[in-house]
Order: sequence, then structure tokens, then C-alpha cells
Amino acid sequence: MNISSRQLADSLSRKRRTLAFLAAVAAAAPGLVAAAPAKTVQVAIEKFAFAPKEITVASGTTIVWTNKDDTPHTVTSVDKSFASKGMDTGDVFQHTFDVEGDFSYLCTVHPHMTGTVHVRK
Ligand SMILES: [Cu+2]
Repeated sequence: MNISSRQLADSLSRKRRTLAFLAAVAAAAPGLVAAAPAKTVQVAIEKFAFAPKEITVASGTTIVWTNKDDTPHTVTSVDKSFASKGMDTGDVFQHTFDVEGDFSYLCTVHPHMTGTVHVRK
């Protein structure tokens, strides 16, 4: 495609006006333009349990699990949407929840260890 310098100049001018407009909107109402900063929430794996066992987060939140036991554990969702490898002491696993819903997970080494992440708007 061949773009004339005139078209290019028009296009750049439009982009500048758009940017100026967005900057003005951002200054007036930052919440409308900038998404809320991504949030991170910690869940401990401790004494053969997930703590907290149930958690409710906003969509877009990243949950970070940390194994605080001296025993290997996993974080494995029942619907297979996320799964850690075997986690040794101090290992972390993280997953970002973009889709609303209720996500049950367990430790595949100790299936009685269960947890649920509730993701809401
Ligand atoms: Cu386990």
C-alpha cells in the first residue's frame, strides 16, 4: 500500500488529537481510562492446608501460593485450567484469574487438601 506524505501527515495529526483527547479524559477521570492496577493476593500452603481455603477476588487478580511446609505439595485446579509442578518448601506458584467463576483446586499429592477461588467482577 502506498501512503502519500499528505495522508501520513493527516494520520499523524489525527493520532496527536486522539492522544491529546485521551490525556484530557485521563486527567478528568483517571478511572475511566487507566485500568485498576493488577492486584496480587497471597495464599499459604501450610500444615497440609491452603490458607485461606476459600478466597474471593476481583477478575484480573493474581494469586500467589507459597509452600511453607516441609512436604511437597501441588496447586492443581479441578477443571485443569491451572496446575503447578511439585512445589518444594519455599516454592511459589502463581495464576492470574481473568474469568469470573468458582475454581476448585487441590493438592494432587494429598487430595484431601482442597481450596476454592471465587472470581467476581
Ligand atoms: Cu499436598
